[in-house]
Amino acid sequence: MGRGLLIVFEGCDRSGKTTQSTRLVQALNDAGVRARLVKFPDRTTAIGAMIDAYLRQKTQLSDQAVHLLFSANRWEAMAQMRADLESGTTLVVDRYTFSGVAFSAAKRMDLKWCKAPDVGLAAPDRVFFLDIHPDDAAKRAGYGDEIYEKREMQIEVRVKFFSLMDKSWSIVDALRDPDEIHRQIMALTNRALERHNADPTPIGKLWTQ
Ligand code: NYM
Ligand code: MG
Repeated sequence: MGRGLLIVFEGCDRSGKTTQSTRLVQALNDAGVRARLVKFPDRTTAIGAMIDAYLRQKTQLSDQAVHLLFSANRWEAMAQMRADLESGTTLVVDRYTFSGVAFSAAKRMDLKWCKAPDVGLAAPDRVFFLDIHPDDAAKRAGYGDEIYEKREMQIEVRVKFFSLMDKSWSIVDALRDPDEIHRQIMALTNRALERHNADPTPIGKLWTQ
């Protein structure tokens, strides 16, 4: 049994990441592929509770402090994630390092500084970017009261995401029918699994972007 794949979903708020990542895990499990959903921020930990209070505008934190908390929230999950990958479980991750960088860089923070605390986390095998223009996303039911759910911010975040893309990314048009999106993501995932099974690469590759 080889290692599992690290599959990441990224995108602006309301792009359908949670829906599609949940469906992917379900479909993989149904097909006999061991898979688990991971979500960042993980609001259930002590660090996650601080992030949650900040996002819901219950507390204030400096841009730097909250950025480091988001990164710490990934680091505290890393040992379990690596163990899962090594034991053959594919991880489907709803937001990862790229959200960390894109949202903070959209606040005009230095890009290199934003990337630094995440260096050394496990690198993803595939990234699915659910692309939707923030104006279309806003039509899907108004943004909530969370701190980054504003048009100007989302537009800037989308630009930052595009600047972070490399060949491991697939841009998925998130404005389409959810079933159609799911089928496309399944096809891309199956291709990644087949390629990996034919030529397994070891885990241990680190995020260095
Ligand atoms: N967010 C998420 C960040 O600013 N940095 C990060 O590292 C991560 C993982 O948190 N607007 C932002 C993006 C979202 C917000 O995420 C909450 P979600 O997926 O809505 O719970
Ligand atoms: Mg949200």
